[in-house]
Amino acid sequence: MRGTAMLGLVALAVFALPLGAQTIDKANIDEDALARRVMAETVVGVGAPPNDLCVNAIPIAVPSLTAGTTIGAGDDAPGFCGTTANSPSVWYTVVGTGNTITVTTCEDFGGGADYDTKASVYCDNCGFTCVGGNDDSCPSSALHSTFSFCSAPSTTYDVMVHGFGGQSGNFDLNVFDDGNPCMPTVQCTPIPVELQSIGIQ
Ligand SMILES: [Ca+2]
Repeated sequence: MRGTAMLGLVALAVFALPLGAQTIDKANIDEDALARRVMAETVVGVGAPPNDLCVNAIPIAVPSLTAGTTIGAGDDAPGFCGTTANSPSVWYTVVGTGNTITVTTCEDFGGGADYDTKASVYCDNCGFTCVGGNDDSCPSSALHSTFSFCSAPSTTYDVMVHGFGGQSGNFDLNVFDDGNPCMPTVQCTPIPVELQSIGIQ
């Protein structure tokens, strides 16, 4: 509910500011041009984020803090991975360090979100082999998400930020490692291209 309320406020601000800031001469309005402009802004406003699909995942560093959104994204629906996946989602990649990596939208751990998030991690460059994921596991921001895993050095992991119950919204994804080598690391065996093409995961 909190995320929905915040989105409502954002929407009000977006639409209220231009109207309040402009003086419109009603006699000179080109209604067709105005309609085209409204349509264009609407399309841009609801357009999918660039990292909507796993194949377009954005590489991010460890550590890093990344602002993102799932608004306008589709549902990749790669299946259960620590939690169900049935909401708009966006993708990032991180490279393992040999330490325990945490991906989080928890305020307690430096992240944040204005909606009920989930986070899941996969192997195999969009082969969707599950490492794990989380719905709610934050000490104070109860609906936000944090997941940690023992990463293998130089191995690429796919990080999906998604949501609960179809929700979407804005988030800050914090990624960091604990600085301590861990075992056993999560190994990701690349799926041969010829097998990916026939849907073997
Ligand atoms: Ca959640």
